[in-house]
Parts: sequence; structure tokens; C-alpha cells
Amino acid sequence: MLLSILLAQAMSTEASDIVWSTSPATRFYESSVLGNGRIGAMVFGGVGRERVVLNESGMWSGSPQNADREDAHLVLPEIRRLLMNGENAAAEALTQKNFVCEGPGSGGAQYGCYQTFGDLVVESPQKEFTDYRRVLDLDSAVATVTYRSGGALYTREAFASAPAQAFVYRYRSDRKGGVSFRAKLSRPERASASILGNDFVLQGHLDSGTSEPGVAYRGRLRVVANGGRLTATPEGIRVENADEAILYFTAGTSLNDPDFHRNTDLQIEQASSTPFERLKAQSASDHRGYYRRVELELPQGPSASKPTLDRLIANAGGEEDPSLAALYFNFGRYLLISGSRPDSPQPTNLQGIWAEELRTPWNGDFHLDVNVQMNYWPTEATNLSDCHRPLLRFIPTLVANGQKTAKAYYGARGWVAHVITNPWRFTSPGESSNWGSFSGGGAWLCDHLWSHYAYTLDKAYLRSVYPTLRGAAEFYLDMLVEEPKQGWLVTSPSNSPENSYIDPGTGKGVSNCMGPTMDMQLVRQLFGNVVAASTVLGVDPEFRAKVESARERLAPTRVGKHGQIMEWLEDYEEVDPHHRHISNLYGLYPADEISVDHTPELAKAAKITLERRGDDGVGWAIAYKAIYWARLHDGEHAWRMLRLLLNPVTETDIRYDKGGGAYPNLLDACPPFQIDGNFGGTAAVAEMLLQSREGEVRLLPALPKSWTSGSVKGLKARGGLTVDVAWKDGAVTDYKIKGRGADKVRVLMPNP
Ligand code: FUC
Repeated sequence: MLLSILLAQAMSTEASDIVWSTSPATRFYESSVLGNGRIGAMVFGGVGRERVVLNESGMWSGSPQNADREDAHLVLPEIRRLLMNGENAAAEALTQKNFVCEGPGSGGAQYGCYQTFGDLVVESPQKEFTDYRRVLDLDSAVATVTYRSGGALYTREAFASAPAQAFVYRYRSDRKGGVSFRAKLSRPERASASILGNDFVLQGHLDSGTSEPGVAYRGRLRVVANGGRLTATPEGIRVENADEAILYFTAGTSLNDPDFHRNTDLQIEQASSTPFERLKAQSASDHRGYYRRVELELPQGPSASKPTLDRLIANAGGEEDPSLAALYFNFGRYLLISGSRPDSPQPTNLQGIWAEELRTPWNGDFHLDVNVQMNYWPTEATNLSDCHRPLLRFIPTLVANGQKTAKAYYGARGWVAHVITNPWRFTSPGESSNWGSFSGGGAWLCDHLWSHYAYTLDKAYLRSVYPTLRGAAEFYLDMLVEEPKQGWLVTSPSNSPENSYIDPGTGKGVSNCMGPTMDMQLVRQLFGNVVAASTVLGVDPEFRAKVESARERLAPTRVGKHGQIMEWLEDYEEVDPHHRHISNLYGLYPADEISVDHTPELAKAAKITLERRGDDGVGWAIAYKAIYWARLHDGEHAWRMLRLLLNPVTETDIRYDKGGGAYPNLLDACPPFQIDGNFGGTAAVAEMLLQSREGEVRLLPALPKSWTSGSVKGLKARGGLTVDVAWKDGAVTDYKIKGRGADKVRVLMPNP
């Protein structure tokens, strides 16, 4: 009976609000993803053996280090001279020798690595089962597992509560005394288990990369059984013949909370003394306060009511199911709310807060040359501005180290961050000059500081981050040099993120250069934002004037011999024309330098650039291309990219330039799993439906033909506006714009 009610509920829920499966997960990329902004949980839903991978966002090895080469600035003039002379290969060799970080950089134990907390394993006697369902309901943020075994119906419900700061998992059977299991926490290293009262405690220290102990952590598991017998030993908590049992897990780290020991105790007491239904309702209603701000309806394809993996397979087989895009969009918002709450202590990393390894790919760090930014691209437009805060708070904390790095390498004032960072605020160049010498990480982060203001018009906030914006601009005022041919101001040295060109002098693949297009677009945007911010705040007129005049002299974005947007100051050939990074289109998104409306020639060149790069890529690159096509108002191509992002993948080995898609649980496959693609795909859907700049809102700028009719409510436009729009046959049937100044905004309708 209960099973049929639950099933009916699942089926009647919108196809765009549930991720579900008819079998337990055998790999993490099939599991149901839960999170409360700090604690992440991946529920496998196994019958005889349940595995829940647990995370706490402060599980970071490593420790603060000084990775700057204090004397690096002494070689700067020579590196610059070589670049001015066109001796780029020699400049790269010198950069590699003297202008990278001190020590092993991202390969070092002190840089550290984000890692899993460990596993909760629950072993039960049942093995055989029928009627299995595992449903993640995005609206309530509850994962439900149901099945029949030995004639009884089993129901389990799991959620990660933000108000209670706990993960909660209830086991029930409709047969009296039908719940028996043994539950324990485990971790492959640096963990000691003990019993406290009847609770199972797992604690330890991570590796700091020095002789000092690293981050301390502690997790506490409590089981409360209704009926039956409960015993706790260091082998686990055993429950025999209960009618139901509830598992509570709380965790903390010294990185996130100096008082984590006491708080994990308090939280478990509070959670376990609150009735389950109330805990669940509080968690769901808190989640809905974010989730229900936006509603998207798109037409359903024939497979819309099928399990998620079948939907992905149908999409790959050619079926058009726009509601699958709505599901992906909703799942992205769900992940944002689950991974980055307004008070989350850390921004989401490459895996959000959902890592199953000790050695996460790329250390599960904050990559500053697209990845962490992409994680936060959907925040403002999808009405989750407050979920942006963990990143916005993090950025100014890079300034102190970034100032040291600016001085050591460039003899410059202000602050800089290069390609990678971590909770230890690493700002030095990376260990390989071909990717590590890109110095635009800090400027790229500043786009977020400004965009939060552009959407909210919160002046007090802008005042609080102005020194950080100003400091980034100050760095460039000192760092820019005049290139010899045109007298433009350019960055030097640098590279176009991770890409390389054929060096005309040596015929070799080289990355280092001066003034790559992306740097110039970044600096132009940063300078523009600093000018705007100081004007809005009525401060700093002299500094503003300096920034304004330097901005005029920056190397412009230009069109090259293929009709493409040039990626470098010279029109070099790429070593790999299909390279995953397309940084030279930064001006198209997130910046607003290249646009169909205002720079049609550059927009045409952007299209050629995208065509030359091709559609395939790793997950985040496919998502970025979807956004780019949306910005070019090409809804068909944006949809084609989204459909590629929904290509089912089970591969987990690192791929560099192709093969991205979606895992069966909808997490993004780079591959491996990398969460940026989820957020990029979410931002892409938003850009297809609404684009805005100051004083202007464009409705449905990139609507694909098959999204014939639909509606979206609650999207945000720049200027503090909230937008609802409904359409039929590609034409707007109704729209509403709310917010101060809504009556003055220019509204643009979709192209016929
Ligand atoms: C950059 C990308 C890779 C990957 C890594 C985390 O190096 O080029 O594809 O996303 O970051």
C-alpha cells in the first residue's frame, strides 16, 4: 500500500523534479546526492549493504605555505625582453626555471587535497528484493529508497538538514520487528573509531604536509531504534528486530569550526531529540525557500516519465525531451543550494562537497581559470544570489597572500592570484609555466564581486568589496607593459589558459606569451567595473582617472586570419584547434564585450571561433559552449550542446578534450566527475531564456524550436529585477518584470 502511494507520488511529481532509478547504485556516480552546504552525502541505496559516502567541506589536507619565489621579479625584465623580441620559447624556458612557484605546487603535500570524510556502511540480512525504487526529490531534498523483501515493504528516507546541521536516515519496515542491521563509519586512513555512550565516533587528523598535525575532524553516528535491541561496539552499532531505526550523523572539522568537537555533540543531541517528521519538514521547508524561487516548465518528450538513466539514453538516441533540460536546470539549482548555502564555510570545489576519494582529481581544489567561476555562474540569474556568498566572502581573503605574490613576481602593488587556490589561500603561479603563469585568476574572481552588485544593487555590499576590486586593478596598473608594435598595454608574461600555439620562431608548441586576448578582456572588464564602482560609491576620483586612461590603451579584441577571434596578440596557429578552453571568448560571457547587438562583427568572429573548436569536449567545456551559443542567440546550437551534456557517461578516467556528459545520477562527467559542468549547464538554460544588461532585458534570446511552449518564473535580471515569462510557438504570450525601475527597463522580444 505504502509502496503504491510513494510510487504514485513520485510519478505525479513533475518529470523535471525527480532523479530516480529502479536499481541500487553500484558506483558513486549512480548514487543520490544530498547536501546541506557543508555535509554532503551520496546514498547508494543498496539492500544488503547500504553505502553512504559522507563529506564535510573542511576535509582538506595541507597547510598554509609560502610558495612564492621572493626573487622572481629579478628575472621579470629578461622574460619580458624575450617576449618583446618574439623569442617566446626562450621566454617560456626562463619562466619555467625562475618564475613558477617555489616547491612542487599542486603536487605537494602542503598544497593539500580535498578528500572524502568516509563511508557510512549499513549491513542488513536481506539480499533478495523486488519492486525497487530510489527517488531523489529535488523539491523536498529527500532521497527515498523502497523495495520488498521477504514479503515485507522496506522504506528508507535520507536528507541532509541545513537547520539541524545533520544527515538523517530512517529505516522502516511494514513488518513488526523487520529492521535489523549493523551500521558503522569508516575511512581508509587517519581515522580512529570509538564508542561514546551508544554512539559511534570516528576522528583523526589529516596530513598537513609538515611535521605538525593537519586539519582535525570528527564525525558522530547515533542510531535510535523503535522496538528491538540496540548494542554498540567498535565494530559498529547493531540493531536487531526493530520496527524502525533512525541514523543521525553530525561532523565537523577544525578548518570550518574551531568548536567542532562540542558542536558535533550538540547537533546530534538536538537532531535526535526532534521527532523525525518535524526534522524532515524543517529541512524540506528550508530547502524550498530557495528551490521554489524559480519554476521552469518545458514540453515533455515521450520518455519523460521514465527513470533518469533511460531518459539520458533516449536523448542520446535522438529523442527530444525539453523537460530533461528543465530537470538538469533544476538539478543544478538543487546542487547549488545543497553545496553552497549563504553561511557555508567554503565555496564549492571541483567536486562540490561530493568526493568519494582521498586523492581527488586535481586535488578537488578551487581552479581559477574557469572552474570555480563556472560553479557560481548560475547564482545570480537563477535567483540564488545568497548562495553566491561563500565565494564572495572567500575572494577578499586571498588579498593578503595575493599582495605578497604580486610583489615577489611582478614588483607590483595590489594583489594577484594565478590558476589554482585552496583553503590555504595559495596565490603563487602554478608549477608549470605553460599553464601556471596565467595571472588572471584574481581578475576573473572580481567579475563575481561586481556581478553580485549588478544584480542586487546592494551598495553597502559594493562598498565592502571595493578595496578588493581596487587592489586587483592596482596590480594591473603596475604590471601592464607597452608592447612594441602598436604601443598597446598588455600583460606580460602570461598564457591563454592551458592552450598553446605553434611558435613561428621555433616551430614548437609554446604557451607563454604577452597580452593573450583573454587577459586583455579580463583587464578591460575589471577596469570598467572599478570605474563604475568608484563612481557609484563616489570615491577615489584620482585612481579612477588613472584606470580610465589605462583602459583606453589596452590591446583590443581582434579578428584573425580564419575570421576567428584572435586568441593571442599575434595570429598564431593553435597546436590543438579543438582545445577545451576557449578563453578568447571571455568577452562574450561572462563579460559583455562581444555581443550580437553592439559588436556584430566580433559576434560573427565568435561564431567562427566556436565552429572551429567543434562541439565535443569535456563536461565543463560543453556547458561553456552552450552558454556561448546562447549569447549568440542561437537556440538550436545551445540546445544541441545541452543535449551533448546529457549524453550518458560511465567513464571515470581523466579525459582532456572530449567525451563529457552526464552520469546516471546527473552529476557532470568531465570525465571524471567534476561539478562545474552541472552549474555551467544550469547557467546555459538561464541564458537561453533571459539575458540582461543594465537597463535592458531580453526575453527568450535563444529559444530552441522544440521548446515550443513553456514558462519560467522567478529568473533575475541585472538591476534587481525579477522576471516571469510564458510563451507559445516561440512568441511571448505574457511577461512580468518586478523590482524598482522595472517600468523604465527596455524589454527586447525574441527574434522572429
Ligand atoms: C583545467 C581544465 C581541465 C580540468 C581541470 C580541473 O585544467 O582544463 O579540463 O577541468 O582544470
